[in-house]
Amino acid sequence: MLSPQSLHILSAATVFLVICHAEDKCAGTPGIPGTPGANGLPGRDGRDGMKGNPGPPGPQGPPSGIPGLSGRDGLPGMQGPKGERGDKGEKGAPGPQGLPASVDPELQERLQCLKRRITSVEGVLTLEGMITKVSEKILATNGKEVNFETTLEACKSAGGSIATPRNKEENNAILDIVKRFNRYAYLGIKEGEIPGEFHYLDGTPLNYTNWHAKEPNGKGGENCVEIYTDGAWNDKKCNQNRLTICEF
Ligand SMILES: [Ca+2]
Repeated sequence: MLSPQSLHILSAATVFLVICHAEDKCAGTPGIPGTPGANGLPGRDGRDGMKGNPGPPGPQGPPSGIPGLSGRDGLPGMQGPKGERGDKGEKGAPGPQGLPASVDPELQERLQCLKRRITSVEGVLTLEGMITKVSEKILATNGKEVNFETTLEACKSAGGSIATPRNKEENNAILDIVKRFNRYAYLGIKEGEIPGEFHYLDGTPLNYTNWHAKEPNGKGGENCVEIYTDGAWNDKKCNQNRLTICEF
């Protein structure tokens, strides 16, 4: 049996014989080819190549069994807009019962203090001639002379009513003001349906009168009453200008 090396030699000789036969002349007998050399030693490593592009991200890994720690709280946000008014709540339970005013020492002390202050103020106003005190009434004037209806309105708007003497003491108090201004003033008295019959403005009959001699003499034509500078009364038409005197 032929070895691979022998086959090489035989094939080369065949080629030689064919060539010689074709050209018909030969330069000599060729030598036998040598045997192939043994493989050489591996070469040295080449230089490092250029850095490649980053590869695509890998697939998401499986979820971990333990959740991570919570993050820190963020900064507080801005205050929101005011909400709508809510429904009214139910009435609360009544508070503890207090003392009656008559036996409450603190309340009594405050009342006494108020009384002292009011008395002081009244004293100052009286001293200045702004008011005239009589019994439970205070009389005052604004110094203006107007008709009866306007006098009623002026006193009402001030929180009082037209001066109405119910007794001699009150009549004298009104007289003090009339004398000081030297002007007549209307009183809170009017004539009723029956001529010559006068009554208070609430319709009740007079319980005190101080008519001047021969008065009232209007006989239904003088429905109002004025007070003279001597304190006597006279029935008079209501459209005259008289000093405004009110009582409070
Ligand atoms: Ca008269």
